[in-house]
Amino acid sequence: MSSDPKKFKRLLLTGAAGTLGRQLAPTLRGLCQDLVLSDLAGPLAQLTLEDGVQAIACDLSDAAAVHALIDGVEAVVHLGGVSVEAPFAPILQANILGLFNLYEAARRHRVKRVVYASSNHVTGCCEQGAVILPNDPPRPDGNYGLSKLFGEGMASLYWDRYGIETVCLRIGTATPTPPDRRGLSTWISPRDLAQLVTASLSAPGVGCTVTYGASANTRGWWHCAEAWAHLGYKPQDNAEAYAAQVEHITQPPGSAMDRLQGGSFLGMGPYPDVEGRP
Ligand code: 15L
Repeated sequence: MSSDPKKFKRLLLTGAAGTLGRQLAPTLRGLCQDLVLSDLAGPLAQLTLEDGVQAIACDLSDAAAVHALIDGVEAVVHLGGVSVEAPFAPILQANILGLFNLYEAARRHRVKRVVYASSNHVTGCCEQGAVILPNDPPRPDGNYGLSKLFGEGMASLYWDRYGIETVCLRIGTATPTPPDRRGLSTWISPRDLAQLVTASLSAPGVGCTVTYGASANTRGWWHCAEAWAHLGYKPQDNAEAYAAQVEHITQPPGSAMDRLQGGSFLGMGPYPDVEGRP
């Protein structure tokens, strides 16, 4: 990998048609000669492509398709898969089988680095206000958080065994502005996310790094000074600027959604089984 962040030959962005994919594509375009955007065929067809950008439809649960997708790629920004709490069946296909396919393809095609969109929901069952370090024990808050924990395990395994570097970003609330009181602790601004993903692609010697993706929020719960310094990430924004606008937007007082870091995800599930039993 070149030390000049503009000199990646070919980068792959999965989940390119999602909100964060669309937000990050222009940043990634500036870092490489060729950018491959991938998503399921339907959403991918909605994207407008600039010069030097190619769209390749891929269902991550299709191993052969993932192998073809990764051929020639130097690094991957992996946003693909289910990005919210959901029943286990779709998460199993996209986030677990899909991630296995991605890392196996990365190993065979000698991809050097993955930037993996993990999630704060890996520790969503921690109490709000508790200070969390990235190497504290995981406390996933549902099927989605659990799948992201599996992804972090894949990243660790493929670094230790096969030398593929990964930065696992436990992304917080990546919205234009913080949506509610919880967001005052969990928000990452669009420009901070762009800087963090760029740093995660470009910093030397990341091995398998796990960190959170947040802005410099006064009320932040996640302490990542060491990893952020290593990556060279210096957040520019602070959710506190929006406190007066959103502080009153809360979950029912005393509910798990109000008490625990995962917020509204604690109000979802368990899900009925295939026969509709609760
Ligand atoms: C996530 O991981 C989700 O992808 C996103 O939809 C938000 O729920 C976010 O976390 C959050 O915790 O605010």
